[in-house]
Amino acid sequence: MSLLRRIANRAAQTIRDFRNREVEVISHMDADGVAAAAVISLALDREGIEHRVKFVRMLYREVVEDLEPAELTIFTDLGSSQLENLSRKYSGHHVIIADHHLPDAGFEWPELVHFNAHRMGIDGMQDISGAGMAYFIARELSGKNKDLASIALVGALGDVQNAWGSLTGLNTEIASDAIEMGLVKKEHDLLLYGRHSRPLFKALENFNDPPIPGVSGSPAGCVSMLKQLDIPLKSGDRWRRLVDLSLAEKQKLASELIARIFLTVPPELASYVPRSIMGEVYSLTQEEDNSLLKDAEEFATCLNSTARHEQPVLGLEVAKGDRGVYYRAMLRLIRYHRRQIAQGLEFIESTGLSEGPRKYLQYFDATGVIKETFVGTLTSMALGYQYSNPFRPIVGLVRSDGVAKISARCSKLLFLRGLNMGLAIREAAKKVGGEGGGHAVACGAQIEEKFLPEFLSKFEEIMLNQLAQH
Ligand SMILES: [Mn+2]
Repeated sequence: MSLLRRIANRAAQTIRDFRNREVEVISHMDADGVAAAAVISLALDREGIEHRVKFVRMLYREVVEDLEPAELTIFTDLGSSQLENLSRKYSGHHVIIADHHLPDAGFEWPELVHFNAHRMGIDGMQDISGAGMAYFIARELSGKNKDLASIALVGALGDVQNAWGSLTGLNTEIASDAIEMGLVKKEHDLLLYGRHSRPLFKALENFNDPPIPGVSGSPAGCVSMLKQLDIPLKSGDRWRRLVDLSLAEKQKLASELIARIFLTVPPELASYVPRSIMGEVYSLTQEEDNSLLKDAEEFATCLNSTARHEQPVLGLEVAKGDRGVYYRAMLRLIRYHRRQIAQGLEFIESTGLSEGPRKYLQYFDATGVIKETFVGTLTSMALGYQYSNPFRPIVGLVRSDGVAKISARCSKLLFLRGLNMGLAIREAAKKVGGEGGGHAVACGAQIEEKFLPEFLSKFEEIMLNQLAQH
């Protein structure tokens, strides 16, 4: 039995041992964390094990202070990188950690089952998500949990583990499980958001990484391009969606988009353009045809919105299968989410973006305008916005009580060229005594407000160095 299965098996056995005891699941408040909690919670339900589920953003010292160890606590999609903080309260208690973040070594205790990808020589950044780790435990618990692979896949996409255009490592095993169970269909397609849920011209209008001249942000431009390409907008009185197009139509559309992007993309990024337009996509076969949950990546975005607005329980219940009251509440939240984005963008438009000392980084300060939990979403949207430079990294921040919460985003093209903002932000935050990390194209940090100028300068410098080395 592989090391992975051996430790997953030990976790499963621990869960069985605590069948009639107090069990609590604590998960990360993001898309992957919500998916991870759904996987483990369904597995526990199926064993008839009662449990509570709780979400936290980070296991900062003060957060751990407020937690009360249950007889068995299962941490999913977090825990490994804050073992020192956790050990203060949890050492001596029974704990399972199912995580894919870099572990904080040297703070383990005998009652801990530490199921972490990196500890088994697996690249947790890329090859497996928190939901995937939870899935391997669920699968050891019972063979019938193999159908949870589709939720684990949603978690991986929520953590942008397909950023190179396809899934790798253990994520491919999870995808195979889901496909084998008939729950997921994998295709090579245009990477438009809303393949199943939006009219094609709408999906095109919203595509902005990289921006497509005459298409991104231009409904009229989209309509006239589709006319030129002889791709009908409607079939009968229904708007056609990307999934309604024939292969020939898709090929025509893809070459046109790529040709247009070449017009504005900096030459050093040009070779990465095709991979940012076409790639692997996954559909969930059991979902309604035009639902926001039909495309696995859109499903992940829904979970992400619930976490961003601190309503992860909505995402949890939807991921566990609810299509009633929680699902409707989630749809309402997503509408609210879209309005918030529009207001945030108006604010950025009115104040404009500032630049880092080397004129590479662009940033905005939305203190007093948006909630700090929303700064990441707004930063993502601002990246593709007409007043920003889409080919340079962008930072959004909110200050409160002397602390600055920072989010950073960059185009997938920069990542494909060698930029890893997650590593850069971690180093820059550390330099000024703060904490940071995340993905190559989407990450965040928390630092003391007074160190902001120093942080921005350091962050910019590290990113420019990364690019210079490629
Ligand atoms: Mn994760």
